[in-house]
Amino acid sequence: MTHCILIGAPVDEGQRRPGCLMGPAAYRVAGLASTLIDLGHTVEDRGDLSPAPGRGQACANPAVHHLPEIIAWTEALRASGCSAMEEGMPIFLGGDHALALGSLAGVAAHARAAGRPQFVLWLDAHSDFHTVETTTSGNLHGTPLAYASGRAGFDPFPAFPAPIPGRNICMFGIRSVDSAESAALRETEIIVNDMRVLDERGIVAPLREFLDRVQAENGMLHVSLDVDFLDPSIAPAVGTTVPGGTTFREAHLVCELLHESGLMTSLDLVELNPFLDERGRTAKLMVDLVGSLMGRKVFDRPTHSY
Ligand code: 5AB
Ligand code: MN
Ligand code: MN
Ligand code: MN
Repeated sequence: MTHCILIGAPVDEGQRRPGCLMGPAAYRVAGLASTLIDLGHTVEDRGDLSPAPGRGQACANPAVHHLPEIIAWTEALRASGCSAMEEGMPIFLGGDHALALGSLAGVAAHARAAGRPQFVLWLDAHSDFHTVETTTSGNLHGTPLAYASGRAGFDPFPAFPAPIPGRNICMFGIRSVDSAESAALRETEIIVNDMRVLDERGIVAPLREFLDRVQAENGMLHVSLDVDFLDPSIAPAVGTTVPGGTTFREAHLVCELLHESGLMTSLDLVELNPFLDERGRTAKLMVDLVGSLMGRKVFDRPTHSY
Protein backbone atom coordinates (compact mmCIF):
# COMPACT_ATOMS: atom_id res chain seq x y z
CA MET A 1 0.00 0.00 0.00
CA THR A 2 1.35 3.39 -1.01
CA HIS A 3 0.34 6.83 0.17
CA CYS A 4 -0.15 8.67 -3.13
CA ILE A 5 0.06 12.46 -3.03
CA LEU A 6 -1.52 14.12 -6.06
CA ILE A 7 0.06 17.47 -6.92
CA GLY A 8 -1.73 19.33 -9.69
CA ALA A 9 0.62 21.48 -11.77
CA PRO A 10 -1.34 23.16 -14.58
CA VAL A 11 1.84 24.39 -16.31
CA ASP A 12 1.04 25.66 -19.82
CA GLU A 13 3.88 28.11 -20.44
CA GLY A 14 6.56 25.58 -21.39
CA GLN A 15 5.19 25.28 -24.94
CA ARG A 16 2.87 27.15 -27.31
CA ARG A 17 -0.32 25.12 -27.62
CA PRO A 18 -2.64 26.15 -24.84
CA GLY A 19 -4.50 23.35 -23.11
CA CYS A 20 -2.08 21.45 -20.86
CA LEU A 21 -3.40 23.55 -17.97
CA MET A 22 -6.54 21.41 -18.13
CA GLY A 23 -4.49 18.24 -17.55
CA PRO A 24 -4.88 17.94 -13.76
CA ALA A 25 -8.67 18.34 -14.05
CA ALA A 26 -8.82 15.72 -16.81
CA TYR A 27 -6.93 13.17 -14.68
CA ARG A 28 -9.34 13.79 -11.83
CA VAL A 29 -12.36 13.45 -14.11
CA ALA A 30 -10.88 10.27 -15.62
CA GLY A 31 -10.87 8.69 -12.15
CA LEU A 32 -7.25 8.75 -11.06
CA ALA A 33 -7.99 8.82 -7.32
CA SER A 34 -10.60 6.05 -7.43
CA THR A 35 -8.27 3.91 -9.56
CA LEU A 36 -5.60 4.19 -6.87
CA ILE A 37 -8.05 3.62 -4.00
CA ASP A 38 -9.48 0.52 -5.70
CA LEU A 39 -5.94 -0.88 -5.81
CA GLY A 40 -5.67 -0.47 -2.04
CA HIS A 41 -3.66 2.73 -1.90
CA THR A 42 -4.43 5.88 0.04
CA VAL A 43 -4.77 9.13 -1.86
CA GLU A 44 -4.23 12.68 -0.72
CA ASP A 45 -5.10 15.24 -3.40
CA ARG A 46 -3.28 18.48 -2.60
CA GLY A 47 -5.12 20.34 -5.37
CA ASP A 48 -3.40 22.51 -7.92
CA LEU A 49 -0.29 24.54 -7.16
CA SER A 50 -0.38 28.22 -7.91
CA PRO A 51 3.13 29.58 -8.25
CA ALA A 52 4.22 33.05 -7.23
CA PRO A 53 4.08 35.61 -10.03
CA GLY A 54 7.12 35.66 -12.33
CA ARG A 55 9.82 38.13 -11.30
CA GLY A 56 10.84 39.38 -14.74
CA GLN A 57 14.05 37.37 -15.21
CA ALA A 58 15.48 37.43 -18.74
CA CYS A 59 18.05 35.47 -20.73
CA ALA A 60 20.19 35.99 -23.82
CA ASN A 61 18.27 33.59 -26.09
CA PRO A 62 15.49 35.64 -27.75
CA ALA A 63 13.50 32.50 -28.64
CA VAL A 64 12.82 31.66 -24.99
CA HIS A 65 9.36 32.63 -23.77
CA HIS A 66 7.70 32.64 -20.34
CA LEU A 67 11.01 32.27 -18.54
CA PRO A 68 9.92 34.01 -15.29
CA GLU A 69 6.72 31.96 -15.13
CA ILE A 70 8.60 28.68 -15.60
CA ILE A 71 11.17 29.64 -12.96
CA ALA A 72 8.29 30.35 -10.57
CA TRP A 73 6.76 26.93 -11.35
CA THR A 74 10.16 25.31 -10.82
CA GLU A 75 10.52 26.85 -7.38
CA ALA A 76 6.97 25.95 -6.31
CA LEU A 77 7.23 22.37 -7.57
CA ARG A 78 10.63 21.86 -6.02
CA ALA A 79 9.34 22.86 -2.58
CA SER A 80 6.11 20.87 -2.73
CA GLY A 81 7.78 17.86 -4.34
CA CYS A 82 10.57 17.71 -1.80
CA SER A 83 8.17 17.86 1.15
CA ALA A 84 5.72 15.36 -0.39
CA MET A 85 8.60 12.85 -0.65
CA GLU A 86 8.75 12.83 3.15
CA GLU A 87 5.18 11.63 3.36
CA GLY A 88 4.50 9.37 0.40
CA MET A 89 4.76 9.07 -3.34
CA PRO A 90 4.13 12.31 -5.21
CA ILE A 91 2.28 12.04 -8.50
CA PHE A 92 2.70 15.31 -10.40
CA LEU A 93 -0.27 15.98 -12.65
CA GLY A 94 0.73 18.17 -15.58
CA GLY A 95 0.78 20.40 -17.20
CA ASP A 96 3.47 20.42 -19.83
CA HIS A 97 6.87 18.80 -19.31
CA ALA A 98 8.44 22.01 -17.99
CA LEU A 99 6.94 20.86 -14.70
CA ALA A 100 9.75 18.29 -14.49
CA LEU A 101 12.26 21.11 -13.96
CA GLY A 102 10.66 21.45 -10.54
CA SER A 103 9.57 17.89 -9.79
CA LEU A 104 13.08 16.60 -10.51
CA ALA A 105 14.61 19.37 -8.40
CA GLY A 106 12.31 18.44 -5.51
CA VAL A 107 12.92 14.70 -5.60
CA ALA A 108 16.67 15.13 -6.13
CA ALA A 109 16.90 17.48 -3.15
CA HIS A 110 15.05 14.91 -1.06
CA ALA A 111 17.28 12.04 -2.25
CA ARG A 112 20.40 13.99 -1.35
CA ALA A 113 19.03 14.63 2.14
CA ALA A 114 18.14 10.93 2.46
CA GLY A 115 21.63 9.93 1.34
CA ARG A 116 20.32 7.85 -1.56
CA PRO A 117 21.14 8.15 -5.27
CA GLN A 118 18.42 9.52 -7.55
CA PHE A 119 17.58 7.67 -10.78
CA VAL A 120 15.28 8.85 -13.58
CA LEU A 121 13.30 6.86 -16.13
CA TRP A 122 12.30 9.18 -18.98
CA LEU A 123 9.41 7.84 -21.09
CA ASP A 124 9.14 10.25 -24.00
CA ALA A 125 9.43 10.65 -27.78
CA HIS A 126 11.90 13.47 -27.07
CA SER A 127 15.11 13.69 -25.11
CA ASP A 128 14.27 17.09 -23.54
CA PHE A 129 17.99 17.84 -23.33
CA HIS A 130 18.08 21.47 -24.45
CA THR A 131 19.33 24.28 -22.27
CA VAL A 132 17.91 27.78 -22.12
CA GLU A 133 20.78 28.68 -24.47
CA THR A 134 20.41 25.89 -27.06
CA THR A 135 16.63 25.70 -27.51
CA THR A 136 15.59 27.07 -30.89
CA SER A 137 11.84 26.67 -30.30
CA GLY A 138 12.22 28.53 -27.00
CA ASN A 139 9.81 26.02 -25.46
CA LEU A 140 11.14 25.19 -22.02
CA HIS A 141 9.29 21.84 -21.89
CA GLY A 142 12.24 20.63 -23.99
CA THR A 143 14.81 21.29 -21.22
CA PRO A 144 14.18 19.42 -17.94
CA LEU A 145 16.65 16.55 -18.33
CA ALA A 146 19.50 18.90 -19.18
CA TYR A 147 18.69 20.91 -16.04
CA ALA A 148 18.55 17.78 -13.88
CA SER A 149 21.85 16.52 -15.16
CA GLY A 150 23.51 19.78 -14.16
CA ARG A 151 24.31 21.09 -17.65
CA ALA A 152 25.51 24.66 -17.86
CA GLY A 153 23.26 27.12 -19.71
CA PHE A 154 20.41 27.53 -17.22
CA ASP A 155 20.93 31.10 -16.06
CA PRO A 156 18.85 32.57 -14.45
CA PHE A 157 17.31 29.37 -13.05
CA PRO A 158 18.27 28.44 -9.50
CA ALA A 159 21.11 25.88 -9.55
CA PHE A 160 19.77 22.30 -9.69
CA PRO A 161 20.04 21.02 -6.10
CA ALA A 162 21.87 17.72 -6.66
CA PRO A 163 22.69 17.06 -10.32
CA ILE A 164 21.82 13.53 -11.38
CA PRO A 165 24.69 11.55 -12.92
CA GLY A 166 24.09 10.60 -16.55
CA ARG A 167 24.40 6.88 -15.89
CA ASN A 168 21.42 7.19 -13.51
CA ILE A 169 19.18 8.51 -16.30
CA CYS A 170 17.54 6.15 -18.77
CA MET A 171 15.32 7.17 -21.69
CA PHE A 172 12.78 5.01 -23.51
CA GLY A 173 10.64 5.72 -26.56
CA ILE A 174 12.99 8.30 -28.08
CA ARG A 175 12.35 9.18 -31.73
CA SER A 176 12.87 12.94 -32.01
CA VAL A 177 16.19 14.47 -30.94
CA ASP A 178 17.47 17.84 -32.17
CA SER A 179 21.09 18.03 -33.32
CA ALA A 180 22.21 20.21 -30.38
CA GLU A 181 20.65 17.69 -28.00
CA SER A 182 22.26 14.80 -29.79
CA ALA A 183 25.72 16.35 -29.60
CA ALA A 184 25.30 17.11 -25.90
CA LEU A 185 23.90 13.67 -25.10
CA ARG A 186 26.91 11.98 -26.67
CA GLU A 187 29.09 13.65 -24.03
CA THR A 188 27.08 12.03 -21.23
CA GLU A 189 26.50 8.53 -19.89
CA ILE A 190 22.72 8.88 -20.25
CA ILE A 191 21.19 5.66 -21.55
CA VAL A 192 19.25 6.54 -24.70
CA ASN A 193 16.94 3.67 -25.59
CA ASP A 194 15.50 5.02 -28.81
CA MET A 195 12.80 3.21 -30.78
CA ARG A 196 15.48 1.37 -32.73
CA VAL A 197 16.71 -0.26 -29.50
CA LEU A 198 13.15 -1.22 -28.59
CA ASP A 199 12.54 -2.68 -32.07
CA GLU A 200 15.72 -4.73 -31.95
CA ARG A 201 15.82 -5.81 -28.29
CA GLY A 202 12.26 -5.37 -27.10
CA ILE A 203 11.42 -3.24 -24.08
CA VAL A 204 11.92 -5.79 -21.31
CA ALA A 205 15.66 -6.51 -21.38
CA PRO A 206 16.88 -2.89 -21.42
CA LEU A 207 14.35 -1.93 -18.75
CA ARG A 208 15.43 -4.79 -16.46
CA GLU A 209 19.08 -3.82 -16.89
CA PHE A 210 18.29 -0.34 -15.64
CA LEU A 211 15.98 -1.43 -12.82
CA ASP A 212 18.59 -3.92 -11.61
CA ARG A 213 21.03 -1.04 -11.18
CA VAL A 214 18.49 1.08 -9.32
CA GLN A 215 17.91 -1.82 -6.96
CA ALA A 216 21.61 -2.66 -6.52
CA GLU A 217 22.36 0.95 -5.56
CA ASN A 218 19.29 1.38 -3.31
CA GLY A 219 18.20 4.26 -5.52
CA MET A 220 15.15 6.47 -5.58
CA LEU A 221 13.40 6.23 -8.95
CA HIS A 222 11.53 9.10 -10.55
CA VAL A 223 9.44 8.12 -13.58
CA SER A 224 8.49 10.88 -16.03
CA LEU A 225 5.75 9.82 -18.42
CA ASP A 226 5.21 12.15 -21.38
CA VAL A 227 2.00 11.38 -23.30
CA ASP A 228 3.99 11.39 -26.55
CA PHE A 229 5.86 8.27 -25.38
CA LEU A 230 2.71 6.58 -26.68
CA ASP A 231 1.88 6.29 -30.33
CA PRO A 232 -0.41 9.18 -31.38
CA SER A 233 -2.94 6.68 -32.74
CA ILE A 234 -3.74 5.63 -29.16
CA ALA A 235 -2.90 8.94 -27.42
CA PRO A 236 -3.91 11.86 -29.61
CA ALA A 237 -4.17 14.50 -26.84
CA VAL A 238 -0.69 15.93 -27.13
CA GLY A 239 0.71 18.99 -28.88
CA THR A 240 3.92 17.34 -30.10
CA THR A 241 2.85 14.12 -31.81
CA VAL A 242 5.58 11.95 -33.29
CA PRO A 243 4.63 8.81 -35.23
CA GLY A 244 6.13 5.44 -34.35
CA GLY A 245 5.54 5.51 -30.60
CA THR A 246 5.03 2.72 -28.14
CA THR A 247 1.97 0.53 -28.36
CA PHE A 248 -0.73 -0.01 -25.77
CA ARG A 249 0.85 -3.32 -24.76
CA GLU A 250 4.44 -2.05 -24.65
CA ALA A 251 3.39 0.84 -22.44
CA HIS A 252 1.44 -1.42 -20.10
CA LEU A 253 4.33 -3.87 -19.94
CA VAL A 254 6.70 -1.09 -18.87
CA CYS A 255 4.23 -0.11 -16.16
CA GLU A 256 3.73 -3.69 -14.97
CA LEU A 257 7.49 -4.30 -14.76
CA LEU A 258 7.92 -1.06 -12.87
CA HIS A 259 5.28 -2.08 -10.38
CA GLU A 260 6.81 -5.51 -9.88
CA SER A 261 10.20 -3.92 -9.25
CA GLY A 262 8.75 -1.92 -6.36
CA LEU A 263 11.31 0.78 -7.12
CA MET A 264 9.31 3.81 -8.30
CA THR A 265 9.26 6.59 -5.69
CA SER A 266 7.74 9.50 -7.67
CA LEU A 267 5.90 10.04 -10.94
CA ASP A 268 5.17 12.79 -13.47
CA LEU A 269 2.19 12.60 -15.84
CA VAL A 270 2.88 15.29 -18.41
CA GLU A 271 1.92 16.86 -21.72
CA LEU A 272 -1.73 15.79 -21.75
CA ASN A 273 -3.66 18.48 -23.64
CA PRO A 274 -7.34 17.64 -23.03
CA PHE A 275 -8.40 20.19 -25.66
CA LEU A 276 -6.88 17.87 -28.29
CA ASP A 277 -8.40 14.69 -26.86
CA GLU A 278 -11.12 12.48 -28.33
CA ARG A 279 -13.83 11.94 -25.74
CA GLY A 280 -11.22 11.64 -22.98
CA ARG A 281 -9.52 8.58 -24.40
CA THR A 282 -5.96 9.80 -23.78
CA ALA A 283 -6.72 10.89 -20.23
CA LYS A 284 -8.35 7.51 -19.59
CA LEU A 285 -5.37 5.66 -21.08
CA MET A 286 -2.96 7.60 -18.86
CA VAL A 287 -5.05 6.73 -15.79
CA ASP A 288 -5.14 3.12 -16.96
CA LEU A 289 -1.34 3.12 -17.18
CA VAL A 290 -1.11 4.52 -13.67
CA GLY A 291 -3.30 1.57 -12.63
CA SER A 292 -0.70 -0.81 -14.07
CA LEU A 293 2.12 1.16 -12.46
CA MET A 294 0.41 0.85 -9.11
CA GLY A 295 -0.39 -2.83 -9.19
CA ARG A 296 -3.31 -3.69 -11.43
CA LYS A 297 -2.86 -7.08 -13.06
CA VAL A 298 -5.07 -9.00 -15.44
CA PHE A 299 -4.38 -12.14 -13.46
CA ASP A 300 -2.24 -12.33 -10.33
CA ARG A 301 0.10 -15.06 -11.49
CA PRO A 302 2.68 -15.78 -8.79
CA THR A 303 5.32 -16.86 -11.32
CA HIS A 304 5.46 -13.42 -12.94
CA SER A 305 8.17 -11.50 -11.27
CA TYR A 306 10.30 -8.58 -12.14
B1 5AB B 1 8.44 17.39 -24.78
C1 5AB B 1 11.80 20.05 -29.52
N1 5AB B 1 13.01 19.30 -29.26
O1 5AB B 1 12.96 21.70 -28.27
C2 5AB B 1 11.95 21.45 -28.93
O2 5AB B 1 7.16 17.21 -25.47
C3 5AB B 1 10.61 19.35 -28.95
O3 5AB B 1 8.22 17.66 -23.36
C4 5AB B 1 10.54 19.36 -27.45
O4 5AB B 1 9.17 16.11 -24.83
C5 5AB B 1 9.44 18.47 -26.91
O5 5AB B 1 11.04 22.27 -29.13
C6 5AB B 1 9.28 18.60 -25.45
C7 5AB B 1 11.60 20.15 -31.01
MN1 MN C 1 8.84 15.58 -22.76
MN1 MN D 1 7.82 14.62 -25.68
MN1 MN E 1 5.19 17.53 -25.97
